[in-house]
Amino acid sequence: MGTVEPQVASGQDAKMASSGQEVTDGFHLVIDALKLNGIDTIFGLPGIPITDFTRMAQAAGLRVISFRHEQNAGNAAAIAGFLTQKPGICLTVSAPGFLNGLTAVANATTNCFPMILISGSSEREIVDLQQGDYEEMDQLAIAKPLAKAAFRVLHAADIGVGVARAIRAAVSGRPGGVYLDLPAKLFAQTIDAEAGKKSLIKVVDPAPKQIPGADAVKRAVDLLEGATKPLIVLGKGAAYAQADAEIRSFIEKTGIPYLPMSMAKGLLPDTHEQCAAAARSYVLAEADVVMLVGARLNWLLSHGKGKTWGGKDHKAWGNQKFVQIDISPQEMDSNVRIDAPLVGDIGSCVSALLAGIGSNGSKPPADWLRAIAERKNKNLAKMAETLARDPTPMNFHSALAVVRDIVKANPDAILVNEGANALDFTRSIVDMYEPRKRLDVGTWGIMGIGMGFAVAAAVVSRHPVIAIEGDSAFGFSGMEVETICRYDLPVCVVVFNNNGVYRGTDVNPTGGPDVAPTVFVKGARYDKLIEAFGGVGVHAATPAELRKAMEEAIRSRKPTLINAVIDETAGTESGRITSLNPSAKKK
Ligand code: ADP
Ligand code: TPW
Repeated sequence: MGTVEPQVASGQDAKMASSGQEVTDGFHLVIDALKLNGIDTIFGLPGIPITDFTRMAQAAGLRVISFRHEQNAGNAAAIAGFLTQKPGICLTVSAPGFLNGLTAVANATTNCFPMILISGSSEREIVDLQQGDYEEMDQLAIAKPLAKAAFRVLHAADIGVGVARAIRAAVSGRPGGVYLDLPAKLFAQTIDAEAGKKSLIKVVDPAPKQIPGADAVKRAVDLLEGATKPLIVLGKGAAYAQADAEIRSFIEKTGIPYLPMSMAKGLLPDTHEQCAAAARSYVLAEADVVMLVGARLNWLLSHGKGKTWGGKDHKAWGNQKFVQIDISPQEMDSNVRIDAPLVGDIGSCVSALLAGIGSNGSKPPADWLRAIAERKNKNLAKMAETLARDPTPMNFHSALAVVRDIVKANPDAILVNEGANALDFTRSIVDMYEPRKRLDVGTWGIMGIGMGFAVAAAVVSRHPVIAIEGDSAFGFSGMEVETICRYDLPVCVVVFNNNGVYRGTDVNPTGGPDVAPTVFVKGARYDKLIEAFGGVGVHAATPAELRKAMEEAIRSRKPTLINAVIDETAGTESGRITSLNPSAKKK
C-alpha cells in the first residue's frame, strides 16, 4: 500500500546536529509533552507560526481537527475537556487568532471547563518595545485576567514544565481555561534530544482527590436528616465529576427529590420518580434544606434568594438552609449563608455522605413527596396536552415533541443546544437519560458554542450528535458545517428557523427600507448551506418531515442539516429571561 512520507520528522526520530549529536526542537518537545500526558487531539486553526506544528502533530499521531474560526476550535476544546476530564487543547496563531480563541477560554473559565489555549506569539523583543511586528500583541498580559492561569515558555528546555503547569492548572481544583504562550522562536530552538526527553514531565495525579473533613460531613448529614422538605440540586460540576454511581446511590438511598441544572440533566434519567424538574418553582420556594452538588447560587438559581426561594421580595432570603458540595472553598457564602459547606471533590464528598447516612437513612416525610408529585403530574399532563397539538405552521412545541421522541429512542446521542426559545423549550421538553449528554450555553448563556461543541462531542465520544439551534444562534458558528462534513461527523443540526433573533415579527417603526434589528431574511434555506459541502440538507415544514429527517440522520450517521420551519410569531423576547431586559425593569 502506498503511504505518504511525512514531510517532517516525528518526535521519535529526532534530527542530527552537524556535530553528530542527536537534537530535538521546540515543535517536537511540545508534541511529545502533550502525548506523554495522554493528549490525543488538538482543535485549532493553522497559520504563522503554528502551521508546521499542526503538520508535525498530525505526523506524530495526534488527531488535529482544523476549524474555520478559532472561537469554535476553542469551544470544541472546552467541551472536550468537560466530557473527558482531560484538558481540551486549542491551537491558534498570534494576535487575532489568539483573541478569537480567548472568548472560549473566558467562557471555559466561567463554566469550570478545563482547556488550554496554546497560541503562537511574535518576537518578544519587538512586542515589548512595541516596534510593530507581524501580529504583534502582548498576549500573556491580555490572557491573564480571563484565564484561570497563564504561562509563557521561552526556552525549549522549559517546555516540559510549561505543559505540566498548564495541565495541572486546567484540571486541578475548580477546572478552567489556561493560556500557554509559545513565541515563534521557541518552536525552532534545538536542544540535545536526550536532555529534551528528560525535561518532559508526565503529570502525576493532575486532579488530586480532595477529601472533605469528617466534621463537615457530619454537619451536612445532621442538617439533611433534620429536614422536613429536603431538596438536592445537581449542577454541571456534578456531571463533570463523573461520580454518577455515587450520586445516584445517594439520591435513591435518601429518597430526596432532586432538581437537575441544565447540563446535569440525565445524570439520573429525567424520568426518574425523584426528579422534581416539572415542579421546579414549587420545590425551590418550599424546600427547607437544599443541598447543592456542583452548582453555584448564581443568576441561574436567582442567587439563592428572592421570590424564587420563597423570600418576601426580590432580595429577601427564604428560610431554607444550604448544604453545598464544591471543590472551591471560596464558592461558599458567595450569595447567601451556606450552613454546611462541604469542600472537596464530588466523588469523595458524596461517598462520605453515603457512609455518614449509614443504612438507616430515613426517607423524607411523605406529605412533602406527595405535594411534589401532585404538582409534577399536573404540569406534565399540561405539557403532554400542548405537545400533542399539531399547529400549522409548526411551533417550538410540536417540533420538540419530535426531538423528545428521537432522544428517547437514542439515549446515547449527545444533545447540543443554543438559542433563546430554542434553548428554554428544549431544556424543559426534551428528557435526557444519560450523564453528560446535554451540552449548552452554560453560565453565560453564550451564543456560538453550537458547532464547536457538536464537532468535539462527535470526535471524543463517537456517538451521534443532535444540535438544536435557534436560527440566530446557529449563525454564530454556522460555517463549521464544512468542518462537520470534512471530518464526516455523525452530527444532525436542526435549525429552528423563525426568521430572526427570538422571533421574526418585529417591524421597523420608521417604515424605512431596513428590517427591524431582530429580523433576518424570511424563509431562509439553511439546509442549502450544508449541501455546498456534500452534507445532507432537508427542509422540514411539518413534524412528520422533521421526524423522518432526524431518524434518517441518526441511522445513516451522515452530516445533516435540517431547516425546521417554525412559526415566526412563536416564542417570547429573550425566552425565559425577558425580565433581564432593562426596559422590563422600567416602572
Ligand atoms: P450549574 O450552572 O450547572 O449550576 P455551575 O457551573 O454554576 O453549575 O457550578 C459548577 C460548580 O462545580 C463550580 O462551583 C465548580 O467549582 C464545581 N466543581 C467542578 N468540578 C468539581 C468537582 N470535581 N468536585 C467538586 N466540585 C466541582
Ligand atoms: C455571544 C444575545 C441571546 S439569545 C440570542 C441572542 C442573540 C439568539 C436568539 O435567537 P435564536 O433563538 O437563536 O434564533 P429563538 O429560538 O429564540 O428564535 N451574543 C452572544 N451571546 C448572547 N447570548 C447574545 C449575543 C442572545
